[in-house]
Amino acid sequence: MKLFYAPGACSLAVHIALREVGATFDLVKVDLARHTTEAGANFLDISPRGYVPLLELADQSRHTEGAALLQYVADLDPARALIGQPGSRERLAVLEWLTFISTELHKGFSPWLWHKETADSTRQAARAKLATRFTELDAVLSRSDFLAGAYSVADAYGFTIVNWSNLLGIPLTTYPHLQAWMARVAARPQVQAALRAEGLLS
Ligand SMILES: N[C@@H](CCC(=O)N[C@@H](CS)C(=O)NCC(=O)O)C(=O)O
Repeated sequence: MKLFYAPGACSLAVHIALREVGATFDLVKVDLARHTTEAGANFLDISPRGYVPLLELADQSRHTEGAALLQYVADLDPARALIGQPGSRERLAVLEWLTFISTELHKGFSPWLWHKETADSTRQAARAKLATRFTELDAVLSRSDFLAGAYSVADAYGFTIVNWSNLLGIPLTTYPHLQAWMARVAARPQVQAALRAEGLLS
């Protein structure tokens, strides 16, 4: 397998999951601004939307959409420790969180993180919406160590997105449980390894 990624982008969640399940994979770094891979290929030829994450499987088929890729990767582990067994309540909870993070958090950050032309008023509205989401997450994480009970791909995804707060100067100090969860996820050996491999930790 080959994961096309950009350091610290949403592809980090899939990167973490690949490491957590012990998959064998190569990393291909993408320059999102220039739409090129580190080998100089035109990334738009590989991923017409220009988005990471993109996962190329052994049969060379190419797949996108982080939430779907996270489910696929979690299922590579026969014990399905990161997602729960099909049909179980645990799995439903993980899928709920993946969908929530994808639609309510990830895309809440995106307009002002990636597109500098976004108007200030839109940025303010996105910031206010994120504050509501963080308050909700803080309450959930005051009752549970991880989003869906046990550590899952939802935590890898949530960690990746909430981590953008650092880049955008959003302090997490008013969300102590969210902050503690970020530290808990960050401390996992495979999360550390992924951060290091992306050049985000020395
Ligand atoms: N719907 C896609 C969105 C992926 C996405 O937003 N990727 C960002 C990085 S986090 C990207 O590649 N942006 C490049 C661009 O907007 O040109 C998913 O959930 O995987």
